[in-house]
Amino acid sequence: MIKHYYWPTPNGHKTAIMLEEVELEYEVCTVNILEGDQFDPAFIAISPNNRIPAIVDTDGPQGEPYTVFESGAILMYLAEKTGKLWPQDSVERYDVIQWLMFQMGNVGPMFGQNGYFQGYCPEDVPLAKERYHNVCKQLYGVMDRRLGESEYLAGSNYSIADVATFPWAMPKQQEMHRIDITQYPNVKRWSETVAMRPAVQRGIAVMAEDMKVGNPTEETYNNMFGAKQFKQ
Ligand SMILES: N[C@@H](CCC(=O)N[C@@H](CS)C(=O)NCC(=O)O)C(=O)O
Repeated sequence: MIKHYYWPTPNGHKTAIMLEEVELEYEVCTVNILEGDQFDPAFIAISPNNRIPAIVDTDGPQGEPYTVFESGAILMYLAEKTGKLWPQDSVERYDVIQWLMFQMGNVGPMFGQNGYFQGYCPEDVPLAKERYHNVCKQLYGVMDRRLGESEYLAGSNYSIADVATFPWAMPKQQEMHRIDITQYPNVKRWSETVAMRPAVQRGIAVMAEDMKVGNPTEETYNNMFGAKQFKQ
């Protein structure tokens, strides 16, 4: 059984989708990051950087409970545990790992900054808005070129690289990141294909009604982006 420490955000969606894709039995353990649940010492013992998602596999290696934090590591762990979305061939597997790392090191962090300066920053900071929007568009360009030569990010098969990237590049996020998707027809084709997968739809639907960071109160802003973040 997998305990899934979760809140419905793009990083949370990655592992929610993955759990549906690999069909492992799981339980959702809600971590309300707007209300500051991520600072609970019991959660930090599982996720040292106070961020969702995290998992505890009650039936981990050697039958012992095992905790995993960082969404990319969780996707790799679940892929390896089940053998799904995880090629056996080492070249194909490293193609997956490269595009997974591209998401973890670039798409996630940069889109996150773009989202912050476009939507949540209490001040208008034009230079930051322009910079992160440009970085975001550049990364869309990289994905578009790649998806012009292969059906999915890591090659001809759907993989954890797509699971990691889709929640940051799905239509709702394209809008939030001020992306004109007609400029990136291959990303458009890919995102529409991935969105049709039943497991993706089930994953995105988990706690969908709670996905509302918009117009944060002083307290929720403080928990997500403000003083509370830097207290430890
Ligand atoms: N690199 C981490 C990033 C996770 C992350 O930023 N999670 C956000 C939600 S999308 C979070 O938990 N924020 C709460 C906080 O910053 O206190 C991963 O991919 O798992």
